[in-house]
Amino acid sequence: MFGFGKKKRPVDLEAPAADAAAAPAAEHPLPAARATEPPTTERTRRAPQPPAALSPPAVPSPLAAPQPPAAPGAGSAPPLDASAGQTPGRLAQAIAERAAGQLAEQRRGLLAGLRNGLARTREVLNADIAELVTGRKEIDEDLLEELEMLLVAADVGVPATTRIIEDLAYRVKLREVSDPKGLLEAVRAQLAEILHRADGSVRQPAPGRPQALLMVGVNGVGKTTTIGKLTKQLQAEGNKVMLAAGDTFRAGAVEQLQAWGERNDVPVIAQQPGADPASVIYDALQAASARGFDVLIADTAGRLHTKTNLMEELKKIVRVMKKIDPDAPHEVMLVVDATTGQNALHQAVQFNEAVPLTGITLTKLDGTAKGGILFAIAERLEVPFRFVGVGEQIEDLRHFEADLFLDALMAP
Ligand SMILES: Nc1nc2c(ncn2[C@@H]2O[C@H](COP(=O)(O)OP(=O)(O)OP(=O)(O)O)[C@@H](O)[C@H]2O)c(=O)[nH]1
Ligand SMILES: [Mg+2]
Repeated sequence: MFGFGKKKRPVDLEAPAADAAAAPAAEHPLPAARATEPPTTERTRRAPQPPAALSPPAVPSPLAAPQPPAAPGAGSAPPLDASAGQTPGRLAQAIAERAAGQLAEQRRGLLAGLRNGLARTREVLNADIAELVTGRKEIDEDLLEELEMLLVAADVGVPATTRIIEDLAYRVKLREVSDPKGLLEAVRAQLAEILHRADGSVRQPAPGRPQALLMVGVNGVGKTTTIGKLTKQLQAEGNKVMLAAGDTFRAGAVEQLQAWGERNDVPVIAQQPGADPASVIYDALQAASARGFDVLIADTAGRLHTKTNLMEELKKIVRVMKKIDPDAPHEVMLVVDATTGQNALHQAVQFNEAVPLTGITLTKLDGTAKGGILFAIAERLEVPFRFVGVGEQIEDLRHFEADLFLDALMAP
């Protein structure tokens, strides 16, 4: 399930090209995290198709429930029917190799897309750091100082930067890091460590319950757009999605969400403008539960993190949701706009105090050199990033995966 959503598309080895074209797998970068449902009994009875007919294995969203480790080869090949005259071992291997090749290709595609989205942040974090070390033979204090300034300029934040530089200085002293190239690798390892500390999967609902996601954030960060993009991804994974128009405040907000609902062909539960958002979301959660939906995504009005009464309203929404399902909301997702730099960190801290966050989406990475803010937030809050927004189009939402993100940001 999408960390939201329940139904993973099984690895469909019989689906031909049409399915491959529609497959959401291109949005799902993580072969390592791939988890697949066991093949159905029906599927085990059918003879497998030749590898050429394979669609890419579906990779669940990063919010998916952790799956038990699959047996070697499981998930990449169906059980084989020896009676069909195949040589099970060789065919299974061919299928697995092809699937692996497709995943590698998807990863390359995702990497290229993310690199584009991160182009401006790369200019600071990657190009400038690379330039800094070019031609240097040794690491001296000046080099470390300049590196420190670059990290701060990329909005990695003072606490994370100070820690990184202190650690590097110590390791240089111990001669664990002795040349500029090693320094670059060490910086990357430090950044990876920050991101991995903030790992964590999304809470799953009890059986038969919808998974409820509450989107929160200040005005204009991209909450509603992210809901539209996410709905598409969840549907592609086989989830029945419902939306709740919890922004009853801003003129046109309900219509904006309804437009996304129509575009994705999913129901939107709404009341009249000015209605109590807690009441709208309560009704929606009740409807989603009664009608067997897998995921409910609730929009909320943008609010300043400094306005106590508006933060109280969010707490009320959470309380009311718990009346229907004590586990809801399963995810409180903060949406922050990368272009706002350090302000995004303040927002994250204050929202987290009001309604403990379980996930973060960082939007508008495509238009900023301040993508380093992601590290500042991860360092401070240790709340996992779920997605990054790299454009205004429906497909411009990427699952956040730390190593892919670092590759997009730092690999030459
Ligand atoms: N470039 C870019 N623009 C984005 C991204 N995500 C959202 N936007 C744009 O940001 C603007 C605001 O998006 P909304 O989804 O309305 O933001 P919101 O947080 O719901 O805003 P309020 O409801 O007013 O609080 C729109 O023009 C979106 O197209 C992104 O990842 N990249
Ligand atoms: Mg909105």
